[in-house]
Amino acid sequence: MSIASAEIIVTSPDRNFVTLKLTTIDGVSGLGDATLNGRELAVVSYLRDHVVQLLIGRDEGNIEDTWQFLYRSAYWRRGPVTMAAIAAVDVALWDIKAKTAGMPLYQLLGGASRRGLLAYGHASGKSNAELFESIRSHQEQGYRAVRVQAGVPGLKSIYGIASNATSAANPGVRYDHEPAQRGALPAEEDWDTRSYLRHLPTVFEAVRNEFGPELPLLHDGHHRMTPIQAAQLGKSLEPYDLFWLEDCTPAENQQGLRIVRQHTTTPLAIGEVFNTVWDFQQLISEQLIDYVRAAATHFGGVTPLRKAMDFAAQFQIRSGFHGPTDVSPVGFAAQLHVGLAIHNFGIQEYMEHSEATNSVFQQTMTFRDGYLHPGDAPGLGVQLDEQAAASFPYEPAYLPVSRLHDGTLHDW
Ligand code: EZ4
Ligand code: CO
Repeated sequence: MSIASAEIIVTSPDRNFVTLKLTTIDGVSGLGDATLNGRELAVVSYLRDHVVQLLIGRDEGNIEDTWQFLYRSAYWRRGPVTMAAIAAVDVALWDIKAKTAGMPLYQLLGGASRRGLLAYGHASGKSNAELFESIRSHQEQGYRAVRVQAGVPGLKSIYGIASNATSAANPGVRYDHEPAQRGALPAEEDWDTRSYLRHLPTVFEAVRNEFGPELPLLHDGHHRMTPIQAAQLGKSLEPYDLFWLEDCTPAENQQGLRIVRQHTTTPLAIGEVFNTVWDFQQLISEQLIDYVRAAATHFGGVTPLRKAMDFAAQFQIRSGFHGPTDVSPVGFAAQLHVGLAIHNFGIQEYMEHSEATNSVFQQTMTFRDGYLHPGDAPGLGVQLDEQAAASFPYEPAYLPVSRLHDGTLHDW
């Protein structure tokens, strides 16, 4: 057996996706997700110009060896472009292996450890009234956990708030949960950490008063605080019993998390921008976080994600895999299989894909009563309609930037 062909498919049903399709000489094909939001074509080039020719003729069954070959032969290790490209190959090979075995991927990873994966959705609102409406509508859709993002008085437009900015390229189109907007330039948003730190606890107090103590609530700080500011926020949110506080500070400086940890018992989740287990080494071994936010797509695939979670399990750290719409249905399915199989699953972020996206990627995945399940079809359970994909050509889109009142560039 060997890999006979490799195709890279770029499609933009309402956002850009990059998919790798590998086919064996026996005609079995597998899909891998290589989508890197706002930098998609860099991964296309990495795959097309430097990787696919290395794959032809390789034994598709030797997934670990192919992973090590791509990682080590590049010499230049890690980085989001490299690791998204390797992830696409890895996930496509797992899809092929599971299809060949006639089993859903989670069976090859050890079988199901639970009936379904607890999911959380994104509730948001500029005002508390809007936010309550959004939380209620998520509960009606079955969600049993919600992420809460709120407007801040004095700030026009911030990440994660549905009713905020409309894009210049698509006037009238709600920003919703997708931060990358089509157009030639990134959108500019504004930010003020002191206002945010004052306001957010009042929002969580109001939400707890309205919805009671049971509902698991999450919040994303999106890298915007210094360690001591993150410590202040974690402390001030303690009365509202968060499931987690996400990306409270950029974790390039991992020692910064020691400061946060010293001051607050609010659980912490980090890692959506990480691309290897090395990025988690200190955070996991020093028990500075509670949830691993990696996504299969940006982390080199199923193979290293499983290894990172086995390492995390020694420290009772659980999964909280990144599930934004920029992880394609292929990447999402891959991590659902991992989440179903591992013992230390925590929660799965779920931002539903659009109808157009679902018409390109047909999925066996289900969301019922607040729980996700990848389905029982052999492989990942995702099929790509290549004709539909071709009808949505690539469109440039950028993630936003954020500035403070004096114009200083800040994390968004
Ligand atoms: O901003 O995936 O928790 N989720 C997030 C995401 C990220 C986007 C960036 O492409 O922070 O919405
Ligand atoms: Co996030």
